[in-house]
Amino acid sequence: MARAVGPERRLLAVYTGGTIGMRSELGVLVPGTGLAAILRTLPMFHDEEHARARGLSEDTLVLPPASRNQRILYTVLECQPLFDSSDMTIAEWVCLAQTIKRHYEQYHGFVVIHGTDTMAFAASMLSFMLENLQKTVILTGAQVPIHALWSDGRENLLGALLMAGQYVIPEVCLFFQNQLFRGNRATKVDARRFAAFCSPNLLPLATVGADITINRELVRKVDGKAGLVVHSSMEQDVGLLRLYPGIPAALVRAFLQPPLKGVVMETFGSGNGPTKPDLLQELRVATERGLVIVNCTHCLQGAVTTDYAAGMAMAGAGVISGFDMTSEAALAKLSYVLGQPGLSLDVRKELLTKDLRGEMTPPSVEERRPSLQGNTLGGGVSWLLSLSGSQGSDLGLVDFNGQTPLHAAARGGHTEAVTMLLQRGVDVNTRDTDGFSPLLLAVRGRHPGVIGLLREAGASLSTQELEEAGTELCRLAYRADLEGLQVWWQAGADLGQPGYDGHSALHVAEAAGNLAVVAFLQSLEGAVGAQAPCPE
Ligand code: ASN
Repeated sequence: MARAVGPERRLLAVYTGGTIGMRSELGVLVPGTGLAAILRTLPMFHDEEHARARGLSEDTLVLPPASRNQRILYTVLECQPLFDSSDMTIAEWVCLAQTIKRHYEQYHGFVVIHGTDTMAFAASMLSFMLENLQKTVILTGAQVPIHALWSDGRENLLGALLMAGQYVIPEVCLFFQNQLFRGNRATKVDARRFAAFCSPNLLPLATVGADITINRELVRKVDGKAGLVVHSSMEQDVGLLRLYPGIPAALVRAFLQPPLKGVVMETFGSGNGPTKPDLLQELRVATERGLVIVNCTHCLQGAVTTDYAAGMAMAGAGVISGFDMTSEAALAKLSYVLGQPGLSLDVRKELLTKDLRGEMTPPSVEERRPSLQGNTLGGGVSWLLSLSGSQGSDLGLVDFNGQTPLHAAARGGHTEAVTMLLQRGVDVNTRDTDGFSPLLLAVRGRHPGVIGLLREAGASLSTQELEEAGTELCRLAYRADLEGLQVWWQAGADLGQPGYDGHSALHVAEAAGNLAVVAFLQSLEGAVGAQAPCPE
């Protein structure tokens, strides 16, 4: 992200239709031609005097000066025909991407004037089609035609032109009501209010008020050497299915039939769906046939998880997590990934779990950290150990959950504290009131160093802990969480232990196309079903 330099910045404004340029015909709004002519009459969009003095050609407009040393010139390219964006399809968006590619070298940035109804789909599609983008692309439009007395179109278009002209934000963005969103994170949330869009799971890239605030750390970094690639071979046989309570399995079956190749399935809450066996069977049959299904929550905010059995059931049926993607982004990503020639189904599934264009937030290491309570207790261990003359009996003290200092040190990953406690002879297999051992807490906190120390001291997971690990292992396999699986293995868990529905982590990883996890689990073949060797 950089402030654009140079006395003249040239933009291409591609006008595709939408309310911004609409006129009323027999009482209904229809796309209207001649947007450039309207803009030419509005002083905020065209400085006629400067254009004449500068000898600019007829098709080029120039904004009044936004800063002392810089002018923004722009050419309006009106598409034929113009669309209410409800009529836009992948084919039109491919044309749009190709138009940008054709004019890429001539202009510093691009503004796409588009209807709002499908603008979030358009922005998502373009974000996947345009790889290695080094220039700013901003979609905008309006809720009310630009020539109306009270219209949001003027602010939106002017804001988009200023942002694209003054900054290099190498992404496909969407500008509406003073906010610049990453395009594939935005969604339309209001049919009438001027604040029609929001970006529920990512802060705006920029906010415009008296000052412009750019969230620099959010703006994607570019590989300066790579050239723009346009991916035109987008798969068109993709669909969107919203689950509702009691949805019949037969209806789902009918929807999932060929030629459909990919489906975004909108589920409840954090990715949950009905666990009726006939419905799950339909999903499983479809995914085993090669249909790719991506799970997105119908909630505006939040992400798909496997916290519930009803979410695990989706994973068990081979449905891939879309984490916090909007349905628009997921559909575009599916179309892109399935449209790429020559990839195996497994590679396509793997690509879908990765963040390709900033469209999703895969679970981070941060989210897996132990709770604040754990840290506080970790501090308590240090305090306890700092007491001069601490006796073994003090070190066996328990808190209200029946947890000892060893539990706290293990959970917090404090290897030195664990070493000292073990040297002082505390019980390595002590259990809290829930039956949890320090070893289990070290696994949950992902502390291989502590796990190694505890295992050397003779710690082992209890039968109950081992049995209950199955569902957790499936969850980790689904999330392609290799590190999580490795610590369970190190702690001596049987990685072949089935989850609550009888499926093993290997089965789940295969269904989700998580190749690295499959390879890891297969490397343990022969060992899966057995445990990691206990250190001498
Ligand atoms: N139906 C219009 C469109 O999407 C809505 C708008 O632009 N506000 O083209």
